[in-house]
Amino acid sequence: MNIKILLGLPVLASKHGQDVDNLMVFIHWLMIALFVGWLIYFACALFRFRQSRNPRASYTGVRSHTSTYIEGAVAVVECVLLIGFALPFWATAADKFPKESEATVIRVAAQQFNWNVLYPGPDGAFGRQDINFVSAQNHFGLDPGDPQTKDDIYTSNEIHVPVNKPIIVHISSKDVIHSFKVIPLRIMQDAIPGMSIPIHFVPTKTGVYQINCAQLCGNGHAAMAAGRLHVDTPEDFEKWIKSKSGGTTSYE
Ligand SMILES: [Cu+2]
Repeated sequence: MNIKILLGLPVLASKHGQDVDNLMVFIHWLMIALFVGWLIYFACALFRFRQSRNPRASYTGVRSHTSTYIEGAVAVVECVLLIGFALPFWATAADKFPKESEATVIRVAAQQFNWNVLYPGPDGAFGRQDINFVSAQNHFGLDPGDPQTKDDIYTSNEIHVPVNKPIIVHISSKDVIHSFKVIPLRIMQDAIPGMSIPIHFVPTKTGVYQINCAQLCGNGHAAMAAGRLHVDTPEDFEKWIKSKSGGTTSYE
């Protein structure tokens, strides 16, 4: 049987997600091998060292080096998984960002208990942010006097991205630690007050995916599952952006 089906992996909708799934499958194969190996060892030990065959205890024990070789082989496989797979995946996630000019760039500010989302609007530039402007309405602290603020697009609990294009999301928080998690995209990043942490991904499958908060952030924590990330066709995305254009962020 296909191990992916056996593991019950959720639908996959991002490019790098294939690497995440592959690593999970490799680790499970190793765990299956270890599980079966230990069971065989246990059965052998019970049989070979049974009392009727060994009425007197042996004080020298086993002299064969087989177990050492097996331990060495397991360590080698673990090193391959760590150095050959996990570290390169992490390096890509943390360092190999697409160019902002070629990506859809979004800012997300989590708060108790919803996701605030900001698009730069038609001018492609975000308005100036200043902590002194942050209020109940102005979640991103956008400077109302900055002309680049005017066309910025604000949404709550709703993110739209075009399929098969790189996306960069800068994640921060207004209050406590939250965590931005979209399982089908295989992305998760803590939202930390005072920090803006970027993540990147390429969605590969259109659809509407649930956003979860993966840090227990307060009474209404579960309500943050109301967040939706829509992966649209390029046409649908353009249509949506146009429907929002004209700016939804005037704070005057
Ligand atoms: Cu939260």
